[in-house]
Amino acid sequence: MLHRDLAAHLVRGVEPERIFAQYMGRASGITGGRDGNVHFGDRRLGCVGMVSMLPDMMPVAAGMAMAFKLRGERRCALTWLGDGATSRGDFHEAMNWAALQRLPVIFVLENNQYAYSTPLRLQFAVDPVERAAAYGAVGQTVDGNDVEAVFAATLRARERALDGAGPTLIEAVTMRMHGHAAHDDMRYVPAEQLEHWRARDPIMLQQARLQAQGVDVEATRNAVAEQLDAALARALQQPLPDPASATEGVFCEGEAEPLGDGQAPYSGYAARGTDRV
Ligand SMILES: Cc1ncc(C[n+]2csc(CCOP(=O)(O)OP(=O)(O)O)c2C)c(N)n1
Repeated sequence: MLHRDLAAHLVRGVEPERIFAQYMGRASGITGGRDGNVHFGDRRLGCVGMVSMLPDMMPVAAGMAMAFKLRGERRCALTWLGDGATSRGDFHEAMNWAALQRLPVIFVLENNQYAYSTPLRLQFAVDPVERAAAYGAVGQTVDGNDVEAVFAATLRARERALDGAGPTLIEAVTMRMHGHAAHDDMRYVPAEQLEHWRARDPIMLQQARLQAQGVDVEATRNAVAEQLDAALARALQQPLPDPASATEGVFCEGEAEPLGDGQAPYSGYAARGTDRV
């Protein structure tokens, strides 16, 4: 399991307190204070730390899926990529190898209409999901703003992967609602395009769906806010790492640790008294 998306870590069971601690460089953060951002993964939960070069997580996920297959493990690797990343060579190499070997892997292409300031029409002549068939993989487009549709498509792709039917490229169509980063005021995005997508806000849509089923969304929202406030307060009390430990856990020391799946007890860093990956 490999993540570009922070929410995916939460779904895998990384406690919010550890993520806050990560951002504040605390010893109890997932990298033990070695990174103050999103380049982390808790091996015990089956998460691999993100490689920043796009879309290098695709070959990494394909490699993991290859290992699962060779070892006869009933597991499936999953990673995310952006529309811009599909123009890189690694995309094609990973798609080809995964399809050829019928690897248990899911590639989720978040098509959010822009790669930095470059719109789709300047990126490719063919929608990348259509390329999946050319490699011998399944390509499926899904409404990326419909949480349950994305979940259902992923579940189906996982079943296919575990049945030995090979990889799926899921294209989740969505929109990036802010600039690529703080420096980007997004003036290149037409206002009406933003308005169109604003009316399709995925959180708003899911909230309406849950309310129609009788769920008290407001109460859930308040309970989560309380949990987060408490997690933040605890993270703020955590110490910074001991400078003497700065070089520990940066490179692999001794035997490589197996990737946990969050189910079994983990014997790696935790046993050595630290949570570092
Ligand atoms: C190989 C490589 N080149 C350039 C970058 C810098 N970079 C980071 S994000 C980004 C845009 C990616 O766009 P897209 O793949 O559409 O994903 P999005 O950020 O829109 O989700 C670029 C060029 C990088 N990380 N890796």
